[in-house]
Amino acid sequence: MNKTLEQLEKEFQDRIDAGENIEAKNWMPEKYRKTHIRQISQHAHSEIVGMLPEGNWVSRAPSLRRKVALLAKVQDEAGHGLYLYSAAETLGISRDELFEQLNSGKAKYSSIFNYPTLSWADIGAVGWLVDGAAIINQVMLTRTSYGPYARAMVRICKEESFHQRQGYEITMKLAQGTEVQKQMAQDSLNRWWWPSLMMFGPRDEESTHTELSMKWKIKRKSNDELRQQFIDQTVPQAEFLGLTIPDKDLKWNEERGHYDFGPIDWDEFWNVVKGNGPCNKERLNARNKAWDEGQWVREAAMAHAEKKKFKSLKKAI
Ligand code: BYC
Repeated sequence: MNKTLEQLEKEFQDRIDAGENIEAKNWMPEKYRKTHIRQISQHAHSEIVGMLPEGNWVSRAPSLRRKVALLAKVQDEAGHGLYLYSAAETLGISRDELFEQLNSGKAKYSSIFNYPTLSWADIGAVGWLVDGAAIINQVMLTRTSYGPYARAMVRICKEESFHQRQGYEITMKLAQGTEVQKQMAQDSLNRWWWPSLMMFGPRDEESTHTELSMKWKIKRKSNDELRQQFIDQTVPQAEFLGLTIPDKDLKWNEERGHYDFGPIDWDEFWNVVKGNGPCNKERLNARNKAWDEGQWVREAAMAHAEKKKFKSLKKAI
């Protein structure tokens, strides 16, 4: 006998509540599928667009060692994007559709990548703060309920942890350097601190997707919980470096067991999300240029695959 939608939904929720993973071929509510396509593709786009502010510094890194590490990091981000696009494809959307959504500006990607990297110290700040924030969010996602996404996150987190250390080490060297170098590190922290806090998304009361995503264990912690975790973890790191977090209201709260912090400029966040940040247009132009210039590579790869298929068919006859 065919199951009713209600029965299917109940069985699905029971599996989630029991901590089981949902796999691509399992039945799932349409909204669960759509939510995952949205989140995984936004995540993949963030990895790909995230290569731009750092790629900008590969040729200007101050030593061969720094250049090699940065190049490896940027390549890792490309790999993360590819695992994530593959995970999104298991939900029935094609790679071409995903790229069309990014290139046309329909899709979102993380607000943080719409800020410019103005100095070498910014590469330190991106690794330390942006990758640091990304890991906090992504460690949670290794236990997300959709199997292909959770598994992709395990490897991504291992690599992100190397990225965070690479950034912290750059910042540490500057912080322990000359007065001018220390000022460069402080200036980067001043510019990247608040946008890094915004990466976790809007306040819980304004987060439209959290409730359902928690029910389906896509998210296991809310935006505000993760943001607080990031602040609590990062403040002692800044103190160790002798740098000052640009927040006059930042203060340890003994009772709460957390740092209190000042108000986030949510107007700035929504402005950036809506496409009006300092680099939104530049980022989209760069992606569209890369897409157009890569046309011949895609055509050559397709022609090669066709040729290989034809050869193996001929052998089989
Ligand atoms: N930027 O209901 P909410 C990285 C949107 S790091 C832009 O709370 P959700 C990397 C949100 O999409 C970053 N938009 O949403 C590091 C929604 O709009 P739509 C990538 C944002 O999904 C270094 C609306 O605001 N990480 O990869 O429950 C180098 C309401 O929000 C942002 C991920 O993507 C934002 N910051 O929670 C290179 C992690 N925040 O879709 C690369 C996976 C929110 O309704 N994603 N919005 O139009 C997540 O964990 C969740 O999607 C979020 C947001 C926590 C980000």
